[in-house]
Amino acid sequence: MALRHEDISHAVSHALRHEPGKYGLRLDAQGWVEIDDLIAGLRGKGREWSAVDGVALTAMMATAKKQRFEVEGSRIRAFYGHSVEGHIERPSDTPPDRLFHGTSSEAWESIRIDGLRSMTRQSVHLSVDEETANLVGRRKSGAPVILMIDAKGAHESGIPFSLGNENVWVADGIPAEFILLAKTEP
Ligand code: HQG
Repeated sequence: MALRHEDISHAVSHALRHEPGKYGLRLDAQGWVEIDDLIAGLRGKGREWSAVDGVALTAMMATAKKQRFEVEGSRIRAFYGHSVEGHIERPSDTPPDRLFHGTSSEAWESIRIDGLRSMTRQSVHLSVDEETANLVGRRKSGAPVILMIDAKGAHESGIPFSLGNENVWVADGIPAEFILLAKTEP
């Protein structure tokens, strides 16, 4: 069966965010790998992966609804989402005054006390608008809770932020005091 763009995206996310070693890869300090090495790693996944090439990667990225991967010359990296050991270095940047986070009501019960924690990933992921946060939250719940975050205040208190893609910012943990509003989306 032919590989779908989703299959390729899923495997590339796995390789560049979570388990590069399984693909014979090592991320550099900023998360980059050589595209040729990534292709070699993907081809090792099995027979249906043997024809994966740069054209297939480009087509996957061009058709994706989310910009997950960044290409620069011969290298590629994930914009966000990492769980690999060792912190991926990203330039720290000034976020917009307000950012959003979509989650489940169950998680919100803990978040309202502990704040936003990075959980299994290296960073907390925040959305630039409510619509994006809603889509993120809907991965977890049919009635997500959308949090409005005082990103300006959190940044001014010394919490580092960096840009993931045009819709996503990543940050270290966000204490509960910077959560301004929580509303449940039906
Ligand atoms: C929750 C996708 C309990 C947090 C998305 C979230 C995003 C807490 C879950 C990107 C907590 C972690 C990341 C606390 C946070 N107690 N639960 N103190 N603090 N949580 O999947 O932000 O499609 O690791 O609310 O679109 O949902 O993969 O993070 O529900 O941009 O490209 O712990 O992944 O992008 O879940 O999603 P995740 P996320 P891709």
